[in-house]
Amino acid sequence: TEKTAGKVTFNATKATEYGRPNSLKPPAGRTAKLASPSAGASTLSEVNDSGKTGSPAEPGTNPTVDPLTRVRVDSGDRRLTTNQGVPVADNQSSLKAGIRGPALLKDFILREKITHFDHERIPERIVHARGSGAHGFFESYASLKELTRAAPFQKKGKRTPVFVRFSTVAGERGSKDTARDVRGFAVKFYTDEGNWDLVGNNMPVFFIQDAMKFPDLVHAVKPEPHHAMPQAASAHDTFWDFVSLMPESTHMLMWLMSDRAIPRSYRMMQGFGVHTFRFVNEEGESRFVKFHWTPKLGTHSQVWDEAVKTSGCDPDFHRRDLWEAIEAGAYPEWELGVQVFTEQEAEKFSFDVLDATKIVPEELVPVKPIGRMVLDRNPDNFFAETEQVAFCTAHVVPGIDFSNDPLLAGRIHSYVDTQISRLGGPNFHEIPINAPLAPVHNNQRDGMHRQAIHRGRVAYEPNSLAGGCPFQAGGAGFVSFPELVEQDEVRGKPEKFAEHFNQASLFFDSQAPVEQAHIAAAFRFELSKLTVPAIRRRVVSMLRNVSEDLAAQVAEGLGLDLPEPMPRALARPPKPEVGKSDFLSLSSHPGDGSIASRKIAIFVADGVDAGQVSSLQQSLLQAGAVGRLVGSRVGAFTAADGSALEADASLENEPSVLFDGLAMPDGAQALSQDGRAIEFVKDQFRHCKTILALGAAVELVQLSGLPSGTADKGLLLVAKPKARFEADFIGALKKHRHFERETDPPAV
Ligand code: HDE
Repeated sequence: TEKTAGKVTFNATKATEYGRPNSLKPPAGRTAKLASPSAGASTLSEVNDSGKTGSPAEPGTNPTVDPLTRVRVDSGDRRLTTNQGVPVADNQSSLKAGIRGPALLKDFILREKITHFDHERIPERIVHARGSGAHGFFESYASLKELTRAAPFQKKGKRTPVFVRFSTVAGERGSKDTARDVRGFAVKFYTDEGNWDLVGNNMPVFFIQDAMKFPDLVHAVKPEPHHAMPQAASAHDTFWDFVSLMPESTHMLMWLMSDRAIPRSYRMMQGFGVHTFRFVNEEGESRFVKFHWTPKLGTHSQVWDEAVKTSGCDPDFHRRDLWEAIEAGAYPEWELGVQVFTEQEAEKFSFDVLDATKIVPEELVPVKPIGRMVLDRNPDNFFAETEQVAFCTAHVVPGIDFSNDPLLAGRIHSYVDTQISRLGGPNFHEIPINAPLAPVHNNQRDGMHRQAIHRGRVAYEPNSLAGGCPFQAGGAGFVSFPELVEQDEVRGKPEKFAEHFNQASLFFDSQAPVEQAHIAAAFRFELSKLTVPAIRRRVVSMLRNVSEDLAAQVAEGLGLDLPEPMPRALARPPKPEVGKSDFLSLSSHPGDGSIASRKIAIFVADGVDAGQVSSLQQSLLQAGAVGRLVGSRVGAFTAADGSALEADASLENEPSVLFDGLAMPDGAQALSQDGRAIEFVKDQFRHCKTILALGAAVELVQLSGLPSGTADKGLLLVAKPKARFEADFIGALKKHRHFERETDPPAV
C-alpha cells in the first residue's frame, strides 16, 4: 500500500479529454478488485509477490495499466525534443544555406524526423489485418481446481487482466469493418503463470481440417493476385473454386453465409476457441475442453443490405462502436463457458473432436459457465497496443494443453513465426503490450530490439556460477500432458474426418426460418459474383448434400438447373446424434434483452414538438440507449414552443444504417421534401428496425412508399400520441429487429 500511496493514476488528463471526469473509473463493484492491504496480497495473484506483479492497482484502474506506465508518454507541458532528447527550437523549417538556398545535409533534426517517418509502417497481419482492441479483466465464477490448474480459474472472484482484439480476416488493415467475413476473437490473459492466448473466432468451426491447407485457403480468399480485387470479400471465383473442391469446408460455409458473418457489433457476437483443448489439473489428470464466449447483450447481426451501406458511410463501424461503448462506460461483457468431456466420451461421438470442422453439439455436452470478461478500458495508442499485440496459440500456461487437432498443430508454429517478421525479431515478447505480468527469467539473449538488460556473466544452464539460477520449476512448471502415442508416421486423415455434411445440415436445420432465408440469399449473392458458371454449379451440387431445400433456392436464385449432388467421400456416413440444436440459432442467445448502448435517431426540424423530443430522449437514456437528434443539417432548430434544439447529426453525415431505430416527433414531417429523410425511413423499414411516428409525422412514413396496409409490431404509427408511447417504443426496440416484415426482394 505504501507503494501506491500518493501515486498518480497514469494519464490523469485522459478523463477530461473525453469530457467525463471519471472515464477511467468503472462503476462501483466493477472496479479492479483491490486485495486487502493487510493481507499483503496483490491484485494479480494471491501468491505471486514479484516486484513486477506485486503492486495493487489504483482504485478504479484496470491492473494492466500499471505495468505499462513505464512506457506511457504524455507531452502536456513538455518541450519538443529530438529522439535524443535535444530540445528543438524550430519545427517549421529545414536548415538552408541562405533563405532561398539549398537544404543542408547537416540538418540532423530534419533527417531524424523524415527517417523515422519513412519507417513508420510495419507489415500488416497476413490474415486478420483489420482489427480493434480493448483492455479488461476476466473474473472466475468459482474454483475449477478439480479440472485445471490454470491460474485464472483457481479461485472464485479471481480477476486476471486481459487484452482482446477483434478482427475481420480477409481484408487489409484499412478495409471496412462490415464485410461478410469470420471475426477474430483473440484474448490474451496476463495470468500469474505467464500469458495465455485464447485465439478464437466468432464461429466455432473452420474451413479446413489440416494446417497444410491454410496457405491455399488464404490465397484463395484474399484479393486475386493479378489485379488485387476484391477487397475484404469472399464473393469471387478463387474462393469458391477452392472451397467447392474442399467439401470439408461445407459446414464453415454455412456459418459464413449466415448472419454471424455480419455482426451488428463486436460486443454482440459469440467467440469460440474452435479446437478441442485440454484442461489439466494438479494431479496431472486431463479432460478435453471447448471454449465459448457468449455476449451479455445477446447475439445480433446486421442484414446484408445494411452491412453494404454501412461500409460506405462508416467503414470503422465496429471499431467506433467498441470504442464509444467503452468510453461511455457501457462496458461490453461476455460469459465464458466450457464443454468438458473425457477422451472415452469423445471416442463414442459420430465425429472426431480433433476435426476443427465439427462442433460438439451442446445436447451432447452442455456448456458450463465459468466466468465473465469485461472490457473496461480503451487502448491509449492504437499502434503500440492493438497493432503490436501478438497473439500466439503456443502461449499456454500450466493447466491448459493442446489436443492433437492437426489444424491447431500448424497454428502452434505459425503465430510465433509470423510475429518475427511482423514485429521485427524474436524479442516481440518485450513489447509492453505483449510482456507478461509474470516475471520472465531464462538464458535467451540478444537479438534485434532487446530491451532487458541481463546482469551477470551467466547465460547458460546448468551453471554453478549463478547458483544454478534461473532454475527449472519441475512439477510447478508447465508439464506437457503425457499422451501415449504409438503409431506409424503417416500423412493422412482419420476415418471420421471424411464425413463433411452432417453438421452442415445440423446447422442449417437448426436456424430460424428468417436465418435460413438469409443463408440462401447470401449464397445467391456470393455465387452471382462469380464469372465461371462451373463453380456455381459445383457449389450447388455440394449444397444438395446439406439441404435439398437450400440447394433448390440457391439454384433458383441463380437461374440454374439443379446439378447432381456432389459424391460423398463415405458411402455410409455415420448417423449423427443430434439433428437439430437450438443453440445454433442466433435467436437463442438473447442476452439480457436490454437496448443498452443502442443508437436511436430522433428526427428534428423547425416546428417539432419539443416535449416529445425530450421525453423520448429521457426514456432512451433511462434504458441505457443513446438518442441522437438528426436534422437536415447539424446545429440549432427552433421547436414549436420556441425552444432551441441542437441536432448532433444530419441526414447527410449519419444515414439510417448507423441507427438501430427511428423516432419522428410531431413536426418532423417538415422533412418530407428531403429525399434523404424518406430514404432514411425506407432503410429503417427495409432493415426491419423499429419506427415510431407521432402526430403529423406519420406522413413521412406514408411518403416512404410502404405497401398499403403494412402493419407490424415495429411500426408504431401514433397519429394521436397519448401517454406511454415511449414505453411502447422501447418495448419494440428490445425486439431489435422485426423480421416478420421482411420480404425477398424487399417491398421498398
Ligand atoms: Fe489464425 N493466424 N491461423 N486462425 N488467427 C493469424 O497470426 C493461422 C485459425 C486467428 O488479433 C496470424 O499474428 C494458421 C483458426 C485470429 O492478432 C497467422 C491457421 C482460428 C487471428 C495465423 C490458422 C484463427 C489470427 C496472422 C491454420 C480460430 C488474429 C497474424 C493452421 C480458432 C489475432 C498473426 C490477432 C491470426 C495463422 C487458423 C484465429 C498467420 C496457420 C482455426 C483471431 O499466424
